[in-house]
Amino acid sequence: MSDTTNDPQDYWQICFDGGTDGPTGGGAPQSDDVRLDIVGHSTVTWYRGTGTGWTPMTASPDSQFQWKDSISGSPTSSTPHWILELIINKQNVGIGPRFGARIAVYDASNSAAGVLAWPPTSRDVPDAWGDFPYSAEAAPTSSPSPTVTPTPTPTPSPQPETSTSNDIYVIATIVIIIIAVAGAVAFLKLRK
Ligand SMILES: [Ca+2]
Ligand SMILES: [Ca+2]
Repeated sequence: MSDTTNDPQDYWQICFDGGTDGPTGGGAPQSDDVRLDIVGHSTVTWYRGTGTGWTPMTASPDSQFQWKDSISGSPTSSTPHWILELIINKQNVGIGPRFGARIAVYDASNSAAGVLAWPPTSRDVPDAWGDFPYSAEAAPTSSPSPTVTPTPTPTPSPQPETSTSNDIYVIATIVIIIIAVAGAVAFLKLRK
């Protein structure tokens, strides 16, 4: 998806399967699950699971939550498109180091494309959301094989300029790529 239009019905949506010891799944949103909707590039609504559905929260569960979206080019596409950057304190939201989530985008100028989501599953079924693993270890490095001629270090792919090792980047078109895993604070960068 490459959304280049500012529509009141555009939206970003992220569902988190909360649980301080990891995702708890379930066939419907539970009280430790939260959902974030950003509609029309202006209106933020947080929801909490009720056991059967979602109910809006009166205030953000995360006092440190920040977000910004804008139309711009990015390292993976020079065509200006919507990019969302947000910072979420996972502890404030009740998300454990390892968690489940589903990320969806909708372009009201391209309703034929429908809602694009990763995973392409129901918003309302935590069991079907994606797993975001966590490791406190350093990123693994491959061991050289004695039978293989060492290859040159590959040219690094362009990285968002705000990348740090403590951030989570999620690039959402249709494919989601986790570049790093966060500790207490998850930083998500989405594009559509
Ligand atoms: Ca749009
Ligand atoms: Ca849960």
